[in-house]
Amino acid sequence: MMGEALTAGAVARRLGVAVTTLRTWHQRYGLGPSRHVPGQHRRYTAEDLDRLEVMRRLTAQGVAPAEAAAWAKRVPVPLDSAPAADPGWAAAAAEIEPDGAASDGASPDGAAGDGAAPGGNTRDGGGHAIPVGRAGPTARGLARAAMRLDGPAQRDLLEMVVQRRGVVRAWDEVIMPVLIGIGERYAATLRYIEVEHLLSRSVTEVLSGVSRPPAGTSPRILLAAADEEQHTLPLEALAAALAENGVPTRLLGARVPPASLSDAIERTGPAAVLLWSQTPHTGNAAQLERLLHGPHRPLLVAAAGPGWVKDTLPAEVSLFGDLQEAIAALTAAATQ
Ligand code: B12
Repeated sequence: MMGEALTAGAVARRLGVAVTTLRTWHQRYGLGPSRHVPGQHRRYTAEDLDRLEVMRRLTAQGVAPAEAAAWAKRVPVPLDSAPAADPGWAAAAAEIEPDGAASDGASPDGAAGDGAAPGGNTRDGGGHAIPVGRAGPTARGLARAAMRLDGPAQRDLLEMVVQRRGVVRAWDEVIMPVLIGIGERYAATLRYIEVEHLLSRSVTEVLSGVSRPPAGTSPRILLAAADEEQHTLPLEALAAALAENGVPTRLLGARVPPASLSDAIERTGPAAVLLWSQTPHTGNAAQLERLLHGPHRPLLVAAAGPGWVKDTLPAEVSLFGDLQEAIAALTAAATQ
């Protein structure tokens, strides 16, 4: 890329926007080509392209074009290295779209339609929407990026929000409303499984990028999904949130057979075990019963997720209703 100078057409292709959009960004916001070659049209440099990439991503995430342009002009470094090289940039960018400051032109019913994204990129999925209820513009931006199947925009936004608000708020205020909205969309249409998959992937990547406590600290918390349970994102959020607090965990992931869970407990001796069930199909209380009567009974045996039916759970099992509650109880058990 060094020294390369691109035409408007080449830049438009790389960014996936129309040439007319580039022209608008140039005329209205001064984000134009800066290299002058005598006798030719001006060309876009690598730095110009970086700024335009920021412009594209922020507008796609729901930031008003004028604000996005102001940020794009302030970012002198390549986008990929921006958040790490300059945490202030990520924090500041997140600040320009606080929830409640509806600057993204979202429809009044709280649905985040792809077609509403500024920036002109309405090629796919236009007119469809993920309902996000009363969640703020960041959630709506994520919903739009999800509908567009735009993985990089999803990850950028998620990284920003996790860095800015921490895992718990990112989950409660942004990720969870969008996941629930996608679930509703799926239930109503039996479509968008691909949207669900890509967003799940982005959430997993960003949550697993949250730095973990040093390797020397042995985890005293074991997290697992119930037998045949494929939903793991809440466990991933829990592991990342605990890591932020310096508490290490061992996360076994999806579909853990009861015998394997017992083996893991025997081999690692955790103080607390939490089993997630998302659907009634996987919420069989016998799995928890088994842990209470095994030879290495953990101090705390906990269940979480809408798959469990409270009345069917053994009295000794704690049932958590939200992320905060789980964090507090598991941290207490692990530090006893
Ligand atoms: C992402 C997703 C997937 C991904 C999972 C990827 C992954 N790595 O986790 C994939 C694509 C694999 C998947 C598969 C399936 N899924 Co799915 N999926 C979802 C989706 C969109 C989000 C799941 C999630 O993370 N939920 C967690 C949070 C966001 O939602 P919640 O549980 O309602 O949150 C409440 C509480 O749990 C609590 N809470 C939230 N977070 C936390 C965290 C902690 C620690 C605690 C204690 C509490 C807590 O607060 C909320 C309010 O009370 C949901 C929609 C939904 N509403 O959940 C559907 C959903 C769960 N899936 C559904 C279905 C049917 C399936 C499939 C059977 C078919 C399909 N759609 O492909 C398969 C197979 C499932 C199986 N056997 O396990 C249905 C389940 C219906 C039901 N009740 O039986 C849902 C509800 C979609 C729908 N409306 O139809 N899915």
